[in-house]
Amino acid sequence: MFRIPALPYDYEVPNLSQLALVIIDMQRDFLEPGGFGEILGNDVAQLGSIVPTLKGLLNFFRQNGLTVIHTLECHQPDLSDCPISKRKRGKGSLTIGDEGPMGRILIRGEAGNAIIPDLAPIEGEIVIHKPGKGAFYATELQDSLQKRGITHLFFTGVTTEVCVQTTMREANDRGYECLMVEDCTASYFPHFKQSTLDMVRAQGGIVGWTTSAQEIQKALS
Ligand code: TIU
Repeated sequence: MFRIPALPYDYEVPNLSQLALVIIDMQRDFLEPGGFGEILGNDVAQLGSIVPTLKGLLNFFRQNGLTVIHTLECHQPDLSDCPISKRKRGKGSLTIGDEGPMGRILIRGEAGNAIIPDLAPIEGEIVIHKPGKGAFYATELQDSLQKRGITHLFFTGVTTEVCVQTTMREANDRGYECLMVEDCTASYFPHFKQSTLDMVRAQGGIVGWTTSAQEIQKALS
């Protein structure tokens, strides 16, 4: 049993084989200038700050042979998995499927849809392509976790209040023990990140726990 100091109280991992690190949507579309994030009017510089800490946690998982899952928000080239409502939303200069500076926006396989080089998946890691904000919707994630006997999930990535929080809530409803890694998640809006951390751990951990990457590495070492 591993015990990690966390809020609102210690988080326990019974067995490391039941644990996975989930890295949400660390893709160029959201982190680099010219991508979907910037087109929606956001300051993308906000998100880059977590990369060194997240890379450290990813390396820790790799060195210890633990399960790593990457997700990507993306759609098929024919947009058959993209609701019209999602394409219309935002009223930016470009929308999903349009040609942008890094290829077609949020389309699977385009340059902008790749995970940033610092965090690129390696062989043996799970990569989930998801059409929604939550990683369980219309994906093989639930099957993949059940097959491996994974019950405990650490959530990282971007953006905290959109895809990370949505996925953590989906996981919580499916019975997973969920922990959000405070310094490995970011939002275009720092106050939204803070509110998300506050709300997931309120009411005795209504959605789960939060802690830092350092506390995790100390407790699991
Ligand atoms: N816009 C925004 O905050 N997020 C997204 O569109 N996707 C994710 O959060 N990954």
